[in-house]
Amino acid sequence: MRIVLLGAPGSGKGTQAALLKEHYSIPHISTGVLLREAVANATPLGQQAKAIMDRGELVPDDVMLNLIRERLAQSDVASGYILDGYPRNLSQAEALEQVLKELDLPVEEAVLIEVDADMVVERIAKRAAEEGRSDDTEEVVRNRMRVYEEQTAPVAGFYAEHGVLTRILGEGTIDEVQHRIRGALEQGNLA
Ligand code: B4P
Repeated sequence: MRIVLLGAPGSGKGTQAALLKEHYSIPHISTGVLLREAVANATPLGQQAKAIMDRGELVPDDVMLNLIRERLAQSDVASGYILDGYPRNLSQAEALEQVLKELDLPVEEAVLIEVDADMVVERIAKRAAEEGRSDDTEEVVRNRMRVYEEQTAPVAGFYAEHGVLTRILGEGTIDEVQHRIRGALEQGNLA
């Protein structure tokens, strides 16, 4: 199974991807996690990315393409993948399509998790209190939402044009959302 998870910050992409990884035993590739690891290890990439992430902006496309290309070159991806946080704009979507074509591992389904903006703010405020992520402050979250609307939301249209977009309601409990996603994947004969 080869899927891309799309959705606003706080829509539950990372949360749902972790559960899908457990259930289907395929790698979960989160560019947010890869970047936060680079920041924690103070690698050159991490040093470049930290200030950008702390403003809620997108890390440059060429940097992200190198990161994702390197990860997709690993052998575990042959069994499938769950991409979470990439692609985040149309240029990333086009670059990804090319990389996956070269690997002969095209996206089979893009799942868009839809939630309303108030719920996103509420969830992220809760995570901010629990985990203290430096990009979860109210002002930065507002910017992340703006960046999402302007740059990432059009990516759903890209996958719709390719005939592989599925929309899922992201409200309700984590288990309820997981159930909807698996139901959609199974209906599409992907699981
Ligand atoms: P990400 O790590 O991708 O951040 P995110 O969009 O907030 O998603 P996340 O997966 O963390 O949260 P989730 O919705 O699961 O990116 C962070 C930053 O990295 C970006 O702003 C950018 O700077 C950079 N970046 C990453 N990828 C990039 C790319 N491709 N190009 C350029 N820059 C890039 O969950 C949120 C919270 O909601 C959690 O606490 C969770 O427990 C809770 N939750 C989830 N589902 C719930 C439910 N059903 N009910 C109640 N709570 C729920």
